[in-house]
Amino acid sequence: MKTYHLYAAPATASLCVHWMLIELGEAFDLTLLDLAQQEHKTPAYLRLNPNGRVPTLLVDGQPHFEAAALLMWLAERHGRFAPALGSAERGAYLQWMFHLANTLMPAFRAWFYPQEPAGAGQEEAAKAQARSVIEACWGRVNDALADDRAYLLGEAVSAADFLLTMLVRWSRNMPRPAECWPQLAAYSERMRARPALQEVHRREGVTDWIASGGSRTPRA
Ligand SMILES: N[C@@H](CCC(=O)N[C@@H](CS)C(=O)NCC(=O)O)C(=O)O
Repeated sequence: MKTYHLYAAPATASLCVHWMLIELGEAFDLTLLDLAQQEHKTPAYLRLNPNGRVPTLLVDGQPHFEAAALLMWLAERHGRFAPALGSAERGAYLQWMFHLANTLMPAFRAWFYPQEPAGAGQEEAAKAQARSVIEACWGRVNDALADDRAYLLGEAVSAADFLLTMLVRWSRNMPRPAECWPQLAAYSERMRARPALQEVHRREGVTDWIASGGSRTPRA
């Protein structure tokens, strides 16, 4: 049995964890679930992840969920892709991991599943609210990248970049995709050049955004 077994679905919140496992060069088993077939709601899967969501990562057979937490744990276990404990960059690392996971990801959840926060019939209002949170977040990230740093924390790539880049892709069909913000456009182009990002898209059978060189065109 391999140390890691990832339960994922193509192009979803599991992509950042899948990507990081490839970046780490770790051997892992992968089960790709078909969300349209409700494979994430079966009794067997709910025993692994009672939320009925992806990702779930088994580590030595024990299941764990929450994508950002999984990234941070993998970074800790392998001593890569996170600033050292006690280092000056640690504050920015924790700030961005939590900001992306606590503010941006829930807003995307509301954008993609607007009936959840608002109830049936209020979807448009929920989407408008989600959009304003998402766009405000792109503004903050764009400002953080304004000194032309290569990565979110500076010159070293980190787990925060895997999370951020995945979320940039999620905005590709929104009225103002993240890459309408100039620093985010340059950053995303740099991230798209990473072989492991191209590889994770290949393994998940996803071609849009990665193959088309991103999405910089406003749709509204
Ligand atoms: N906070 C969770 C969010 C996971 C999540 O929302 N996953 C979505 C895919 S992007 C999912 O499983 N959706 C199916 C569903 O909710 O039924 C995490 O970061 O792992």
